[in-house]
Amino acid sequence: MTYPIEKIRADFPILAQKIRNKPLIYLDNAASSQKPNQVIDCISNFYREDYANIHRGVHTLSQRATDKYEQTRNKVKDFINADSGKEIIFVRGATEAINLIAQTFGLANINVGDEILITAMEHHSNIVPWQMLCKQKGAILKVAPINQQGELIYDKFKALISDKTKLVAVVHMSNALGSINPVKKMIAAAHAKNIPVLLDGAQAIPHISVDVQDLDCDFYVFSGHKLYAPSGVGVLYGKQALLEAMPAYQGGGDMIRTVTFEKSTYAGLPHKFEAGTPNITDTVALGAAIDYINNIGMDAIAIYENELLVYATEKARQINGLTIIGDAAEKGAILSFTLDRIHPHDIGTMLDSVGIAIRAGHHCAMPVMDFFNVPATARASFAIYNTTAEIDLLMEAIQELITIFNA
Ligand code: 7TS
Repeated sequence: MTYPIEKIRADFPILAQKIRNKPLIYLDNAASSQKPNQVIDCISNFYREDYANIHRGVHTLSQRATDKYEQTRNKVKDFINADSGKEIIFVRGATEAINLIAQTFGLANINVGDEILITAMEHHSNIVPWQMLCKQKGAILKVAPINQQGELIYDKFKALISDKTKLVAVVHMSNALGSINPVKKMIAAAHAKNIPVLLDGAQAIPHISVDVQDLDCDFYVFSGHKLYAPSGVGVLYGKQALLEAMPAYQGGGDMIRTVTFEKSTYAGLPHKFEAGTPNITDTVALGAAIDYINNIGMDAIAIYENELLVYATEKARQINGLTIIGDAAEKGAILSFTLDRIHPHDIGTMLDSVGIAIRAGHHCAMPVMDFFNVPATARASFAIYNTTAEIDLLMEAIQELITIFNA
């Protein structure tokens, strides 16, 4: 079956507009993706027809809202093939999920001299929460190195797993480089020493079919907003036994069973970790986004986006003065690059002047920039609605930029 690109593009109303008199070319999907009508309509219909607070009302609207919220939990469970809805905790995003694990699992299980193992390609949100925990508990952060292609050096990673390692926390797909880590192998190596593994799936989830039972990861986290859903909702998956053993995170309504002034007892999973009124509408809309993605099919998406990446990479290689940062053999649809003598921020501004949205900066991965000895990169990141024609226009604009700067 041919990939229904025209139909998909028509579902995203924002793409139809002009920016600076040119058709918008949106290539900042790794930061956040755009939303289809199905998600936008879901939000507005939910507010028009179904909205009420959840888990507490006997009235019809509250029950309807609760059902829709819980349906999303079920859709997420199926989407990542979790064993049970109890393993799906709704949070604000990947960042909150990692902080939650650090301040519950981490506080309870990581002590003086213990080690947490990450990689050199982590987003700040999978570095800073561990540094905070290390400071609280006197633990040590270990970092597995990468090579010049931006790939994890697996043997060094494996060698860093020690008797002191209490958690391995690694990115599934790097936001700055696009590298996809050999996570199955990494998980098996950690499990051989009984060490749990957290995968940061913020970038992987829109691009790769994820099966948490097949991967056998202990935690998997992601944000809705990179998956064509709204911002402000994300997912923490954890194996049930681990989540049950973890202390609660925030205290408040919905996460309790009984409360007296002397003592409170907590609700079971998943509510134990969902204190307070959650982001009800956006969670329901995450369900609509998952329906939308499933309708296209993760396999079709992976094939199409890989074609875009291969096409863009070949074109970029033909441009004199362009250096690709991150050339891993296993890579998702992200093209990070620098241009000789042109600062990435200037690249971003100049491309915006012809309607092309990319990101320029350190991408919240400053250690990656340090490793490649660049202050920043320009990053074009592709999604289900991008086309090779857009990539042609990007490459033409880059070529033009080089000509102007070198004139
Ligand atoms: N982990 C990775 C690998 C990410 O790429 C991001 C966001 C996060 C975690 C944090 O996600 P959040 O939704 O909680 O903020 N990455 C980016 C990016 O590359 N550009 O903007 C945000």
